[in-house]
Amino acid sequence: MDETIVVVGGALLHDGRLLAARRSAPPELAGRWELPGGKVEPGEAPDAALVRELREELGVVTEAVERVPGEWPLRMPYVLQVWTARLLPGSGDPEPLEDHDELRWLTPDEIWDVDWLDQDVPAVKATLPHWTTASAGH
Ligand code: DCM
Repeated sequence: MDETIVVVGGALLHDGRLLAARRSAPPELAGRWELPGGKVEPGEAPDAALVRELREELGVVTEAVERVPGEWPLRMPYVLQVWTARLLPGSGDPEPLEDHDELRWLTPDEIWDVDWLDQDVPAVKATLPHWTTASAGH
């Protein structure tokens, strides 16, 4: 029986840059950077959950592109899965509406300039081979 709950993180890619979001809560995670996202609800598909979370947290309209292979343990019972995503035409720019207090679009050279949550480090690394596919074209 699988009792894990999936947290889906989004590698939102645009013009060859990855969006990093700085958490404002809870206190033990505040100030650290993450791939924005959140918990998949019962009966919800992970890619749909990601689109919902990015709309709620950042006010953007996105499309999940592809799952990044891998799964990273968080505090029980959560595990982190990652999808690449892109902004749909007409979406506004992301804004830190909830859970975050700063956003940055990072080039591949800048990717390790922010203090990622420990568990996001391997997940961010795993997104690197996927950058071109997701951010090419519209
Ligand atoms: N989380 C994480 N990395 C992410 C997204 C979320 O480690 N990229 C963690 C932080 C929380 C839990 O997952 O402990 C649920 O996230 P949220 O509070 O955003 O729903």
